[in-house]
Amino acid sequence: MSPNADPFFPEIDQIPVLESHDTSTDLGFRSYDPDREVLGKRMEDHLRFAVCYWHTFCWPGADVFGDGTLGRPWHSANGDAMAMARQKLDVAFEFFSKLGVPFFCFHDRDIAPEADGYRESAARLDEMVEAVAGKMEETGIRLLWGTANLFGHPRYAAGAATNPDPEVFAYAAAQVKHALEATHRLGGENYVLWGGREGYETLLNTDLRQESLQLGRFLALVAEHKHKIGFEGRLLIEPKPFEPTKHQYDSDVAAIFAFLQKFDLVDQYKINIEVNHATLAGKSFQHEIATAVAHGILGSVDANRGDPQNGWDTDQFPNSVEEMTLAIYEILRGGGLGSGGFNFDARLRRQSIDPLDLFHAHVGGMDTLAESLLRAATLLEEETLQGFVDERYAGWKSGLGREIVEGKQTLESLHAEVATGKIDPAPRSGRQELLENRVNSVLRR
Ligand code: XLS
Ligand code: NI
Ligand code: NI
Repeated sequence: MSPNADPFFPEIDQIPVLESHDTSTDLGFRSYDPDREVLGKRMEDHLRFAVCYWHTFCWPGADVFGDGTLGRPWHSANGDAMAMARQKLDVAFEFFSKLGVPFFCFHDRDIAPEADGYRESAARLDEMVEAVAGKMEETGIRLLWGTANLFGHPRYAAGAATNPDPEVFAYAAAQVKHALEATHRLGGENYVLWGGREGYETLLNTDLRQESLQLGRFLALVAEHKHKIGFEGRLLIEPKPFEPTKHQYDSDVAAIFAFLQKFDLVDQYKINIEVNHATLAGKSFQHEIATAVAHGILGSVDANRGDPQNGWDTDQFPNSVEEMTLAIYEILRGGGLGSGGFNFDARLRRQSIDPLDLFHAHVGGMDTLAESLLRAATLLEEETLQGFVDERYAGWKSGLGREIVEGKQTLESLHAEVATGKIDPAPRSGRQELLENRVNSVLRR
């Protein structure tokens, strides 16, 4: 905090690590213990928690039917915008420290409000980046990723890179150049691109092929600049099928993988998978993780959840150990998140107006993920599933299966073996119910 600033959360000193059955306080970790070893690595280094700046400190609690409910002092409509940005920064770092997370994430506009022209906005960002750097040095908290907000301002209503107007493309390029350099300056470990407006509202006014060429070009330019400035962090694309637009081009992991291949960018980008975006795409989070692992493009996670009855991005804090266990199991099998982490891209509910609700939300999310990590590690260590899967696919490791994948068989040769009666496969049980019971027995322990 600035030397004279009053704490915004005076009731909280530091969220303590408790014994798992300790019920003396709601605000303590019962599963998360940063130093606890899991599969030979500290819990903190597996999970690499980050708090997001936008939902946690910028969102006022407004929705399409009503105004902000949260009443944070820095949301006031008539204050000095930069003074409020500095107050928000103080509160944010007080929160990160008291919660005990190693990382945070931000959009350019989250830390520095947009001004009248580009130059003034850029100057504000530079000023705030220096202030952020000071806070990071003071607290040891690091930047998991930075990004640029290419969706909020009316200029982006018809898209950023995919706008019909090349001048909007140019504006977005300028903003990303600056945000990428700011991320680099702050030692960010990744840079994220979420194409919020990169899609269409109606095909009646859209040249889909042209827009996809623009997006490919934009992503290539960002990769080029990353190398030019020597940014060693990873570039990540965050899929989402729709909302705000009717259709977004980077709709899920498979769509992005196809796109990256088309534009020869597979080596330049990995994926930031958000739980609620996966479910909006009609996929499970576990599926999206497994798909990214299978293609070697898993990067990081935006942790949240949707509401099973609502078809929009409700961005609630994760609270299902079962859902997260299965996804973390896939992450562990894939070798972990590397320089990625779990960023809470999650919002309080509009009625959760007390500042302490921010702690309840994050403590719950962190404990859910920590508990899930422990369960996933058990699934892995006890080979609850892997032995069965290995055996199920054993035929592909030698003999016929191997010959097929190595290209040593043709339709003719296979036909010959089947026709002579040498090949006559017998169906085998997939054992789904047995495996579900095994997973449940680990979840119930
Ligand atoms: C919105 C996205 C956004 C990205 C960053 O739905 O999740 O918050 O994570 O631009
Ligand atoms: Ni997100
Ligand atoms: Ni989202």
